[in-house]
Amino acid sequence: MSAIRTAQRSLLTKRFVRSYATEPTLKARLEAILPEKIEEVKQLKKEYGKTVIGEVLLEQAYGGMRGIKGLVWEGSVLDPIEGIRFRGRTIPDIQKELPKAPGGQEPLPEALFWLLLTGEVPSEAQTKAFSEELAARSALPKHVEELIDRSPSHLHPMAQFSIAVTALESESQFAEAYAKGVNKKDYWKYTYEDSIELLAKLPNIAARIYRNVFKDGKLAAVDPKLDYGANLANLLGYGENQEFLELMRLYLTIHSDHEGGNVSAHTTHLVGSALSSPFLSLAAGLNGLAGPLHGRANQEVLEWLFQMREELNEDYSKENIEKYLWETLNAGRVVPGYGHAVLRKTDPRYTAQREFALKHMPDYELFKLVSNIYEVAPGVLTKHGKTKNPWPNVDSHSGVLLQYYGLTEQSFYTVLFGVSRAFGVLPQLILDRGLGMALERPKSFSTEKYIELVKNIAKK
Ligand code: CMX
Repeated sequence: MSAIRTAQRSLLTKRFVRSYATEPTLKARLEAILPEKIEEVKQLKKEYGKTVIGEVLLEQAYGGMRGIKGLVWEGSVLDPIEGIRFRGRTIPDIQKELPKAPGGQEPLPEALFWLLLTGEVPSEAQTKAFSEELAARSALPKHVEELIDRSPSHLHPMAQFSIAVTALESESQFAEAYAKGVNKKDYWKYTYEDSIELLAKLPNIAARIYRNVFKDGKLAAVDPKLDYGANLANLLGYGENQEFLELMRLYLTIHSDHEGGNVSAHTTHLVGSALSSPFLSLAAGLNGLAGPLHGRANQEVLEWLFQMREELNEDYSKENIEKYLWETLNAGRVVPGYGHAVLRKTDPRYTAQREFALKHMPDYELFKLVSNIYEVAPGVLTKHGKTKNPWPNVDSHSGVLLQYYGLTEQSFYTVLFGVSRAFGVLPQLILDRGLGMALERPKSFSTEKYIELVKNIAKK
């Protein structure tokens, strides 16, 4: 990275510090609270480091490690019944407590980022300053723009997204500092700078992909006075619609974090534990999010709904829906948007989106279909008897809201999920470096070795 660019960036940061001098910036707050957190973890390890916190069954080793406690994730904890809590707060709590845009009702995702990183709710002025900083750092390097522009339109938007994020590695302050041999204690500062830089650039990346693949390739400019969700909506080409702006704010907030074990969060953390930069780490997480059992389920839901609509000839009676659900299951397919590895009740992220729909689009035909499925699918899945959770997850609802506002290209939907997921996984990456978390390296055995192990245990 050039010396000029570093000087420009430091000037920029100083300007923000000066204009909001009365209240500490996000970085200053983190710097202030980090020593206490480091001490807390140190004491915890010292006093309880040898406490047994769980047991592992052989079936868990073959079953995707469900339920094994072995990760640390500060931003959120997922309860199977109640759903997600962000730093102890439910979705309705954050809808109430986090700062909003003037005249808006949904929380600002940049305020959630602050909360996830520090455990504190920022003031309106702090949120505004952070929004402005993100807008000011949003420009893409030329080579990243060119890479996106050169991608063929049949390359899935998630693949383009991952390529572009990887290519931002050229901007990594962490990689540069590491190469120079910076002190470990300062890793978090460079990880912080990279993470903010990355977060700031995601709307330009996502919208550039969208405008290239589905529209005329022309892109609006980021408005330094607008919040993150509003800028994203604007860049995508839906900035005129105030309801869509609100949807973006809600969407980015609720898709952000879902504790540490899900594929995208775990992958970002795992790759980061090798001291790969936030750019390389998030790109790895995005590749996981692109899988149909994870984030891509929101695309699958739409394709499945459209097929259902066609087959049912718009007669959404319960009998017809039930028949269609059985056809899906009997074909050996999963019902997309239903089930979850941890949740055992309706996902509160589904509920938040349902409430948004009830408020803004109660008579929308696709929303009615989704609602009718909600009444039938849990019963059918329970009767089918395989899934441990017959209730809908977040992906079951998100696409329908986007369809309503005209963003109808469902192969793009996981990119929006990915932008939001950055709000959850980047704070943890910064904390990982701040707390000096270890390289992740669990033990694996071959089946042969497991046989030997269980036989030996059985003998005792
Ligand atoms: N439809 C049909 N069968 C389902 C099912 C569904 N929606 N959900 C789970 N099952 C089946 C599983 O495929 C599995 O079958 P096998 O025993 O034949 O392998 C069985 O039920 C047990 O699975 P589980 O323990 O209940 O669920 P998992 O933890 O293994 O998987 C998940 C969780 C989400 C991958 C799964 O429920 C699923 O495939 N759902 C549909 C895809 C989806 O909506 N994914 C999005 C999840 C949210 C996100 O990450 O974005």
